Amino acid sequence: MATHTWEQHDWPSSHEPLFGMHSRAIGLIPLDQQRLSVDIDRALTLPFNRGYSDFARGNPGWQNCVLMNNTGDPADQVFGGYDGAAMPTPLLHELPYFAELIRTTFKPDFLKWARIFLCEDGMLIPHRDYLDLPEDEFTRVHIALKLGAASLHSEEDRVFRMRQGEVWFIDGKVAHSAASYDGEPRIYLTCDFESGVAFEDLFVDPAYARDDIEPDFVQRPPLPDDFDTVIDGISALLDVDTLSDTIAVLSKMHYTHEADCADTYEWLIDAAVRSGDEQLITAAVERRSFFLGV
Ligand code: YCP
Ligand code: CO
Repeated sequence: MATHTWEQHDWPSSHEPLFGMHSRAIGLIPLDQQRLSVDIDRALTLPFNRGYSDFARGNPGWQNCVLMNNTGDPADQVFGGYDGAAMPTPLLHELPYFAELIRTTFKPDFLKWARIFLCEDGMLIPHRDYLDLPEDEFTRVHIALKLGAASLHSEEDRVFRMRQGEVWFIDGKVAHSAASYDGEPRIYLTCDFESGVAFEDLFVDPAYARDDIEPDFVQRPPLPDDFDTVIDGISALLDVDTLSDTIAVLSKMHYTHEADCADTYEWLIDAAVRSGDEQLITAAVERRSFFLGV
């Protein structure tokens, strides 16, 4: 059977790896659990937008809610750069503790967007950020607020968990993904800053900045020996109408087995090539190009 060679990609990160990853914990902040839980309950009643639902799989999977942007209108949900200060949306006023966390954690100087990233019973499939934008880099930072043992992240061939209160820089130029399948909503406060600012300079209190937090890596077993047969099976099932479902199934593989999250699209293309169906091959290659830019 003709087999496609899985490509390994060398992504153009501006950050030297730390603990084996381009993404990293850059800080740790104290949280008032009582006030946090009040705001989380409130946040879950707010309208989340489905602006990036192409990237989401699940029920509902991944959604976001805009707390600060260039206009102060939460309906302006297409992420991008702009000049000037970030404006709070009315949704931020509903969440006084979240507002305080943003104000007391980060200097306002470089902040462009503040959003809630919610992941529930689903995932953000492997992708690279900023492919749809004229700017090719921002500094995306998550404050992990509510997460369970099943709230996972991946960067290339690493899978890790964030811990509550950790502040994480996510290197969007490198292939990455997130998942949460424990039935609980996973909630992060996500702030985007202009790029090029040293991580420690983002913080109001220099004591919040850290570079010594070892990630909580998830160890996984190797792919099954008969993985080639799995690709054959996927190939037999592949259909343009269910391509997104297949991507979701393949995306989940790297959370439970040693693999690179970007391999998802290599397996998809391999399965399409094995089907011999030109329409499927084209569609699979288009998906990789859309999500990874290669
Ligand atoms: C963003 N990019 O940059 C989105 C988030 C994945 C794709 C979800 O806002
Ligand atoms: Co991303």
